[in-house]
Amino acid sequence: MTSTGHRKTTVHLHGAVLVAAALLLVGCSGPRSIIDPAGPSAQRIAEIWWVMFAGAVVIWAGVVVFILIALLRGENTRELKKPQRLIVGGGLVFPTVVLGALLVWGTLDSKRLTGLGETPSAVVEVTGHQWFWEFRYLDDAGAPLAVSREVLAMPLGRMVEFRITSADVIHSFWIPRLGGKMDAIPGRVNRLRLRADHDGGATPIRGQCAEFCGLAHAHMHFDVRVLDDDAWDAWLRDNAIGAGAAGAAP
Ligand SMILES: [Cu+2]
Repeated sequence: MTSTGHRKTTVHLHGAVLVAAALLLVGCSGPRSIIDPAGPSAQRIAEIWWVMFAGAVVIWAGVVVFILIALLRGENTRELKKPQRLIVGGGLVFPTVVLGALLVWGTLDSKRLTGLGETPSAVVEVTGHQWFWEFRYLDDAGAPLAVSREVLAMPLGRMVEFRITSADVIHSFWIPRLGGKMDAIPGRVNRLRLRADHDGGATPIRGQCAEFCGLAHAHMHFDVRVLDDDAWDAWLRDNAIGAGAAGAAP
């Protein structure tokens, strides 16, 4: 190949890598992206995800190398002296060590994942309905203060405890940019703690029902508004129960 041809190929290659990287990065952000975290729990999930992704790529590359060796050598492949070593090593020892290490590492920091290390400063009752979400904001005594549907407000940088239940069938409450999901089960209250450390910036934060619950399941989503202290207080006042009708909260 001439040097000009070589240069052109290199430029094309660089361009292709840049385009691929840009596409990858664009794919990482989004209102429901688990790898665009806006809180500590989702941050932890994203870290674990990236480590598992990198590990999977390395293992996949190793398998491809083995396949290529087998294909290219064909009948010239030497017979292994002790094939059982490969089976025990690759089939038992390797996965046990890797999965064991992942389990320990994933469990070590579970307080950050579950939010249990931090006392919640707000409590929201979440009720799944076919097909919308209802949020009731409780006061310190546990009485409902305000209510909203399809829009969830959260105080910025403060831990919120969600008490999740359902009025009809099983739903699943999930805000991918803030943390893991939790089932909403009729007659049961499941707790989940999440903290939003920023309002999502240019990309909004959205929640989604993650358990098929009937025909309109896909439309059972909600917006998350992360509010600073003043806006949070104003939100609670504006959405106070009975504020519209009687002019005063109960
Ligand atoms: Cu659903």
